[in-house]
Amino acid sequence: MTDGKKVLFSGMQATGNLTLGNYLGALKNWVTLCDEYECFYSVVDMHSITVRQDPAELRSRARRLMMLYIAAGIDPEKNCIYYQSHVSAHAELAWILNCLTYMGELNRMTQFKDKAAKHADNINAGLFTYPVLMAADILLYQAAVVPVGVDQMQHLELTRNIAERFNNIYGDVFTVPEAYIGKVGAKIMSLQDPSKKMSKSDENPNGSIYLMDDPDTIMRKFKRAVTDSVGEIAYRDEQPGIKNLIDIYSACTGCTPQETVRAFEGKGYGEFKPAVGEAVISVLRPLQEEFARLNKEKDYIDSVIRDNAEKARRVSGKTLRKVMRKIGYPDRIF
Ligand code: ATP
Ligand code: LTN
Repeated sequence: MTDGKKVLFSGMQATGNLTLGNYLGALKNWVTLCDEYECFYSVVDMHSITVRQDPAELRSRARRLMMLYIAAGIDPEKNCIYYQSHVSAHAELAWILNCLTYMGELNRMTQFKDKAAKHADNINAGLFTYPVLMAADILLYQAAVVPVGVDQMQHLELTRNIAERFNNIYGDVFTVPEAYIGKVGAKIMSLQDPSKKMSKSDENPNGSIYLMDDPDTIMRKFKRAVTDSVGEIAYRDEQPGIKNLIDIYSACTGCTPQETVRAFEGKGYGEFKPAVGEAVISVLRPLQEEFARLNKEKDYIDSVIRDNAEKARRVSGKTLRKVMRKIGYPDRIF
């Protein structure tokens, strides 16, 4: 705990282009959490190399993600935003935690199974121990809460088990974290297949709205969004395409789904779809403008990266030193 506030930790991988799902489901909600929590948001570039990356591409994506954090409104004075690879404590604690994690536990991780199937030519040990690095991320900062999507719950559960195991053997060192379930549990679905979540690694670009899409592209994607033949704007599971559009419209305008339904009562899809497009364009425009502005502020971004990494090193170093003492590494008498 710093400043009397509980610590919150989350991270995002710099793989693929961020989608409206990432924004409405994660980034947008992260912005306001610093009032209540001491927040750490990492660009988890060490996780990214568990699948093969083009070096120049990875570097530029990681930088763009850092700028997107800021453009989305995460104030780097009030939140610690940093590259995971700039803080060596992550790798050091991950090694220690690897020695406290069982093969059997990692074998049960469904994300590993999915990714191993997807990257059959590169099933590396890092992909297998990915969740241990994630545990190190969280435990280094003594995070009490971790906002993550349902797909990461299994990793969070493992983190809790590792933390409890360590504490049982060596005494209380780690805060055992809880998942943070946001008020709006927005899960944005693909515009082309509303049974699938909108995802940055989707092969069909028409299913996702990317944060940097221009207004024409956004409008075109919404006009082509898969709906149904019912022809009524209603918020029900039997109409997943329309339900998704209602969710998107509501999240962008601040209405409840019921208010959105009422506003479009008696109207057709031909009128609703462009309205959703407009709502999304209005939300993304300021973000894109801010991103473009930041893109020209190289020195400022560099200073944010430097200062925040320093803070992250200081906070995580404290936990790491404690852990090293507990497990019996020799004292550093120099
Ligand atoms: P990938 O396709 O590479 O698996 P992704 O788009 O699913 O990526 P993640 O990097 O797994 O995104 O997640 C980053 C954050 O965005 C997580 O907190 C996750 O819950 C959130 N998120 C991702 N997709 C959606 C979505 N469609 N709706 C709401 N939140 C989402
Ligand atoms: N695995 C997560 C990203 C991630 C993370 C974390 C999230 C890495 N370390 C620590 C929360 C806390 C993902 O793919 N969404």
